[in-house]
Amino acid sequence: MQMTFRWYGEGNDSVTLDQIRQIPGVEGIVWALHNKQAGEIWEVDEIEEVKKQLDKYGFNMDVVESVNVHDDIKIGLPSRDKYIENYKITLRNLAKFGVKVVCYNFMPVFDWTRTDLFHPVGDGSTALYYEKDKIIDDPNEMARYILEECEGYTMPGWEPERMDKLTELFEAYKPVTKEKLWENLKYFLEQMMPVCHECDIKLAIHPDDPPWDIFGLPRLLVDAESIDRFVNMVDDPYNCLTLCSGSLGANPENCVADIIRKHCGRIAFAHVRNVKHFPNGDFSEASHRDCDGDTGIIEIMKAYHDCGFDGYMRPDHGRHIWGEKCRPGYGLYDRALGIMYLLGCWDMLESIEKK
Ligand code: CS2
Ligand code: MN
Repeated sequence: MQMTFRWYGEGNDSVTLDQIRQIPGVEGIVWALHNKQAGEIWEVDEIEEVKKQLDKYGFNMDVVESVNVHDDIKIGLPSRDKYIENYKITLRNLAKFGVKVVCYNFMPVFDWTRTDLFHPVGDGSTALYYEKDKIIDDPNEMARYILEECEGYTMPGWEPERMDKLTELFEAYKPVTKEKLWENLKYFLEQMMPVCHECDIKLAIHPDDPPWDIFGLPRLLVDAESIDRFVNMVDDPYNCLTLCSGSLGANPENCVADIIRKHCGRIAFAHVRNVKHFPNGDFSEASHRDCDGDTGIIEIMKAYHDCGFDGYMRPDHGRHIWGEKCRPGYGLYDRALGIMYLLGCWDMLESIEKK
């Protein structure tokens, strides 16, 4: 297993590479060109710029999160072929720098969604929170909350410029049933696989978060069954998963450790994060410590260890602690604590195995 840390880039993240270097065990930076719109080509000189920054600190750039997939590909419009060609060029450019894994998602319109970005946890810290009753049929209310009440912070896919196009986007997705979306995903993957082989890059889908339909939009990767369907639909070693324990774990029915044991060979990238459920279906993100949530972090680490997982791992969202001002879920302190917890579990498992 190789431990990594997500970083939003120079001038775009409150956390610095210098700080990340001081967290024990971090080998690589999970990065992206965050100024790029979905569908745009990532140029060689832009990638090279990031490489230079990471080289200074001895970090690898093996994992990209994400190269976003254009909505026309998800909707299945004729213009998708142009965006698919651009995606191929981006992969070829990334391969020149030794990138090994590209994470992406196939969620319509929005990426992960929460109803409160800074919810008090009760100990003075705050965390991302999801209140079921607040996700009503009209996403405009959510958009308003984010624009007006989140101190300029937002969630991916909820950026103000996208919110202006919300009605248009919802209209475009109207004919896209869940089956149609599966077909469009298959079409995309079948186009990409030969390029992934050529470039030795694994394409690793991130599951949908939360793992159920929202605002009437279909969501595909939500449970064990849909993950089976995904890996079998395009049965190729380069068609992989970013197994996000927090996304899947938002549904108490999902046993993340079982999914890991079943599909370990196809997990290229592990996101580890803990979620606490409430009886009415609401959930809060929690610290990485097993007993602070319901996701089964220890079982998850055991499953990865038993399977000889040799892919990349990162702590996912952290809480906002010690007064840190940061992107929702992406501060330094709680994710650094998360790494120490995950490495603590891992080192212990290794030492038991050696005895
Ligand atoms: C991430 C996702 O913050 C998160 O929850 O895991 O936003 C992830 O980066 C995207 O879904 C991948 O495309
Ligand atoms: Mn994740």
